[in-house]
Amino acid sequence: MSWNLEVIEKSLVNEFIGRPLYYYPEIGSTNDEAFRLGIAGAPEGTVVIADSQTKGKGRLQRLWHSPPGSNIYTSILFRPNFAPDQAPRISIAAGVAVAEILSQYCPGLVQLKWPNDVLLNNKKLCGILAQIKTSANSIDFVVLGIGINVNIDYNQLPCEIQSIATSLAIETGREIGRMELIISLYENIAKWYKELMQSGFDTIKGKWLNFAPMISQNVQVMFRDELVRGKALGLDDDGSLIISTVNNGTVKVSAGDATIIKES
Ligand code: BT5
Repeated sequence: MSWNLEVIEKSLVNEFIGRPLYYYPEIGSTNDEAFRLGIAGAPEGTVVIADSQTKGKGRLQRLWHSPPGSNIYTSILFRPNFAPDQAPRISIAAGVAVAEILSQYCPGLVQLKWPNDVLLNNKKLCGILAQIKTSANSIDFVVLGIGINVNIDYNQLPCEIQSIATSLAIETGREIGRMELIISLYENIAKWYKELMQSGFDTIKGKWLNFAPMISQNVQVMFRDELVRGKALGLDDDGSLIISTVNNGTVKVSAGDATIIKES
């Protein structure tokens, strides 16, 4: 089913996400476009949706496979009034919002992997990429990019990610309405962002931990060429992962790729 902006606009009841909303049949990256709009002064809540991306971005120059006609690629602009080091709270809140909505399609099977992956049956269903623009010691804006594999088939996934990626359609065996999904997603993100702004991080952190099997497990986190191993204890107030290591005591990791170490 193709996108219908008018329906999305009319269906949104929250006060700010999707006002305004920009749609592109094809774009380089919705994050790049939202970033450009942020610099041009676009208001909080501005949304970019694309049917396909030619340069969909992951972290660390990685690519996000973004073919047309099947998935969700969207970016939302936020202008939060907290310090830059608290910005990762927005990705964590978004992870909770996304996991809750995707759980409606596959109850009990959706998990969060620190920092930004949403997994279904241990395969990646969604990636979240937050990018921040700061000046002096304050946040100008945060662009929150979300890519969800909705209806893509196994055969449409590039070979190199077939064993690590999945989609809602692959797991449920049916086609899922992208419009309905994106509308409920924006509403839920608006709800959790409001919670973050008005009541702080505690409830969000608790919800996130409920979706995260990694906590209490032995994990390793790789960031560029640095490796940290230990037991994942929880999330800190800035969204970092707290790890108890053998040699260095308790450490906080703010970026990297985390995996649970399988005991043999
Ligand atoms: C992420 O990066 O998971 C963040 C992805 C964010 C994508 C959205 S789409 C809308 C917005 N606009 C953008 O340009 N980006 C955002 P990372 O953790 O670095 O994971 C990237 C890795 O995931 C790749 O190296 C592949 O291994 C894998 N991958 C690539 N495409 C995928 C896909 N469609 N589904 C599952 N895994 C994928």
